[in-house]
Amino acid sequence: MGLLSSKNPKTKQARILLLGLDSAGKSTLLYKLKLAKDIMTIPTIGFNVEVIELEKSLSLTVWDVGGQEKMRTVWEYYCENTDGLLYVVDSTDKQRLEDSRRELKHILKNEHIKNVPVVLLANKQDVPGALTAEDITRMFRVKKLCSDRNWYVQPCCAITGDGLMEGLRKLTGFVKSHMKSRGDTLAFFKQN
Ligand SMILES: Nc1nc2c(ncn2[C@@H]2O[C@H](COP(=O)(O)OP(=O)(O)O)[C@@H](O)[C@H]2O)c(=O)[nH]1
Ligand SMILES: [Mg+2]
Repeated sequence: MGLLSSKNPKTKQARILLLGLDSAGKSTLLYKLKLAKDIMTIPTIGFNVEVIELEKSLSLTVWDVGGQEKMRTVWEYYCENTDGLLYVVDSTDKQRLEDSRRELKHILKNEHIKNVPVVLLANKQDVPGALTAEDITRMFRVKKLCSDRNWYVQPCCAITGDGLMEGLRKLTGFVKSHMKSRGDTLAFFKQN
């Protein structure tokens, strides 16, 4: 994993899974983040993985696994060691909203991402008539779905980049406290 390491030895690495149905806007979003001037990204093993440093103390390795039906079956193999989940929803695709919810529900059951924080990105907010973040929160029944973890629903537009930083910052905050509490638990078990 040397390639993925930040230059700063004190920087913690967080592994972020970027999921969502095909066409939700994952690749657009990752590419937009890569081009953003105010954050540093380190090109890595391919287009689908980016290392993003929003702050010195934590770098996010974001894995865009792909959302086509055949890829969804492999989502769970990527869950191990995941510190945060970014789940992209096409807020204009009302027909597949239930599909998207079902896939999220399924992945959240994975043992490896128990308690792992989730930021849902309600993407394509530039399109008139798009569902709002509140609509998606309600329709996904997120409160229930994510009752065992920190969660947030962020409206965004991957094309303009609006809302992306807010979403990432929210996730970074969650991830830090998750890593800390997990670290505390490990320390507890070592001591006892
Ligand atoms: N209007 C609009 N289109 C978007 C947005 N994000 C992505 N798209 C479009 O949605 C399509 C699928 O995007 P892509 O990033 O390939 O989706 P992926 O399959 O999740 O990686 C492309 O045509 C994008 O240009 C957005 O915020 N607004
Ligand atoms: Mg893609």
